[in-house]
Parts: sequence; structure tokens; C-alpha cells
Amino acid sequence: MATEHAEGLTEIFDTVAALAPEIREALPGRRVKSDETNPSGETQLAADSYADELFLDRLGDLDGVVEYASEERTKAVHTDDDGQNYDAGDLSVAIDPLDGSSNLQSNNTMGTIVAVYDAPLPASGADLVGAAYVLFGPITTMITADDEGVTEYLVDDGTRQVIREDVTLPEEPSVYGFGGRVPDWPADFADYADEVEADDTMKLRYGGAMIGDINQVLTYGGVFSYPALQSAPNGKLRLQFEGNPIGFIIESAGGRSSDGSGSILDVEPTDLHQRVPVHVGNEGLVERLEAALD
Ligand code: AHM
Ligand code: MG
Repeated sequence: MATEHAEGLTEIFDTVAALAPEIREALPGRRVKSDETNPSGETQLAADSYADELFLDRLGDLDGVVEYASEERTKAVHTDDDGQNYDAGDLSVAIDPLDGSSNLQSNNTMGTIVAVYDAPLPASGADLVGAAYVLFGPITTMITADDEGVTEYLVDDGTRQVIREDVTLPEEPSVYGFGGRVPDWPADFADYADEVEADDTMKLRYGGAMIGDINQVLTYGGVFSYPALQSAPNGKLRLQFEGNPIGFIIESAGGRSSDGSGSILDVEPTDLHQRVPVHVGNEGLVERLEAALD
């Protein structure tokens, strides 16, 4: 790993793992909607803002972290005394504090997504030095990706206990999950979906929280898409907080990411909250998708 970032990245991942049980414990009393909307116009839950404040507080305290941004706040926060100067070794963290938080109402899977860039935000996927997610499932697990590969941990007690090293996508894919209302899909994506559904080795797995669906793809092999929609040409998911880190994790696990024409990691960052179509999974499935959307 690029040595100037190894320590900073470890501290960030350890801090996220340490907060996982705290966040989990705070969820039962925070399932109610707040009066606030996030910068993408979605109603926030009390849990969204609580988790966001907690991550800002703890990650912002780390020496290496100079900038913090999240899906839940309009602007990035500068968290060091050095103003806006970006020095070698400095890191920016972009977080989706509670991905899939609408699942909190129905008590289903949710996650936290973490992107660590060595550049000011909004940054390109090429500036990522690491990415991670926490999955609040029946047990709490965490996936990290850096230039040494992808690792899965148990984080139920706030420390990282390795479950699997060198996580790679299984070669024979078997699951797919596609977001957005079906009548809102563009015709070329609908044709691709038909093709995947016609394959009798593939099963639908879609849970309304990207992290849950992505973990199925990492476990069984397959493809997850939140495509461009007729009503939303850039889809729903956000580049800094969702598309880039998930693209980085899946590519680090030997898969591919795409915005429909090329790697998500090559998408030019223009705005902190910009959206991007997200397609990730086994190489063959993502290549077929790009051919279908061509
Ligand atoms: P969120 O980060 O505000 O929770 O939104 C992102 C979530 C993803 O986890 C999931 O894939 C998608 O929104 C589900 O959207 P929909 O409810 O439109 O299917
Ligand atoms: Mg999200």
C-alpha cells in the first residue's frame, strides 16, 4: 500500500468499525422521519442525521482526515487547522452514513459506505486509496478494499476480526438486482434485464439497500444495477458516496464497474452530490450490459 496512506486508512477503517455497534444500538429509537431533507431532496430519518454527526465527530478528529463529506450535508467540512490546503498524506472521507435507511422502517438490511480519497472533494474514483462498507444484517460485517485487496471482517464488538481475506467474486454468477421502477427503465436496459432474467442460472435478489444487494453479489457472483431512468438520466445513486466506493470494492474483487459506457472510477467529478448510473458485478455480465446500452 502507498505507505503515506497506510496508517491513515487503517485509522479510518478502525474508527468506522468501532462506531458500528454504537450506530446499531442507536437505531431502535431513531426510526422516525425528521422534518429535514438531505441535499438530494430525500426525507431524512433521525438515524441518518445521528449517524452523520457521529462520523463527522470521530473521523474529523483523526489527524489524517482533512475533509469530511456525507450524503446528508450540503457541503464538505474542513476538519483540520490547515484551512483548505491539501498536503501529501492528507485524506478526504465521503460517507453514506446509513445506506438504504428507508429499510429501517421495515427492519431490513442497511449499511454504511465509506470512500477515502487522497484529493479534495469532489474527487475522481482514480483518487480513491480505499473504500469500505459496514453491513447491518443479522450480524454486523465490514468489507474493506485497498491496494492489497478486499477483506471481510466481523465487527459486532467494534473491532475488526478477519472472516475472509482476498475476497473475489465467484466465477459462476447467480444473482441479479436492478433498482428503479421497471416502467421507468430505458428500453435498452429493459432488454438487458430480459436477457439476464431469461438465464436460468440467475436469481433475483433485490432488497432496497445497495449494501445488502452488493454483499449478495460479492458472496454469490452476479450483477447489481441502479440504471439511468427515463425520469432521471443519471439514476439515483451518488458518485462520491456510493458509485465510486462500490465500484472500487467490486473492481478490487476482480469484477467490473460501469456507468453504462466505462468504469465508474473514470467518471469526471463535477459536483459533490452528482448522481451516476451504477452497474457492478462479474466482468462478463457488465460487458454484456455495456454492449446492450451501446
Ligand atoms: P439512500 O442512501 O438514501 O438510502 O438511497 C440509496 C438506496 C440504495 O441503497 C438502494 O439501492 C436504492 O436507494 C433503492 O432505491 P429504491 O427504493 O428507489 O429502489
Ligand atoms: Mg445510499
